[in-house]
Amino acid sequence: MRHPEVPVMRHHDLSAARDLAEDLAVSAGALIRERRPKQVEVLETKSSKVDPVTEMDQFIENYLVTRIRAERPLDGILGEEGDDIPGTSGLTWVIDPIDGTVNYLYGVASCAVSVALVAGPPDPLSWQPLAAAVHAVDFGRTWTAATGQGATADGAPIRQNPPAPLSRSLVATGFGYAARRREGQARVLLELLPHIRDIRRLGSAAIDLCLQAEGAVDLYYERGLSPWDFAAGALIASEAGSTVCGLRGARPTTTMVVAGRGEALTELLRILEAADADDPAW
Ligand code: LIP
Repeated sequence: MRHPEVPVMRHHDLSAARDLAEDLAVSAGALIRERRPKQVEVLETKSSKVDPVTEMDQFIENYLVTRIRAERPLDGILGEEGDDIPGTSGLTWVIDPIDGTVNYLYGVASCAVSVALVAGPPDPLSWQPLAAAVHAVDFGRTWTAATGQGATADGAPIRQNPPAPLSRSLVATGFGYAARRREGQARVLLELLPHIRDIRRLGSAAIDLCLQAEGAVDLYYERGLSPWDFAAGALIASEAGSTVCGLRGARPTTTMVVAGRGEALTELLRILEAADADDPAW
């Protein structure tokens, strides 16, 4: 159902938005590489003592906001580090300056800049993703997508192989910052692990979703993401041909994001639902 105030974007405009998202993500990634200090310090913590913010998170968000406001002054902006700027165009840029901040803090090579453009309110329950770009900072890879125009990896269209059965599927996931949430996620993992090839916990939802899009992992699921963690990666995965959803027929939201294809996805959803992986008690 199209949101009443949502503008309809033409093919050309979607391509231009995708190009801008890519330029923003790649140029921000270059700044992170160029300006990374010898010793990264925690500036403050957010949802828990292990949910850090660094100066680079804030610097990159400021960079992205400044550029978007200059180039797309009528659009809104929602950023992880606190920017929540309404627009008048009906479009909102949803940005994660560093997805995988803990990896950035420790020097683990798996963090990304994630930039998405959505139509309608920037709420995963109702937004309409339009364009996306994810740039992996350390290995310099870039994924993009625009609605109805497919997805690319390093500029080439993503072509997916036939899906593997669940027992031979490599599954990526992540865990929250609160102990009680992690306890519940560990119980779900116990139910799942005997049924799959193996698990990967790479620490960046944006990268996880792009790797699922290109078949570098077969399936991905995660509970409790923030909108900016998955806004871009979910569009890239769906435009590559994956199904991106929640549990019990829901849309992908902060409650649960699942990405995959074929019988393996059906089986994964069955196991997650049976394990109450969306239990509101944790
Ligand atoms: C991260 C996600 C990751 C999740 C982490 C964290 P951040 O985002 O990308 O998938 O498992 O707990 O939420 O906080 O680094 O932007």
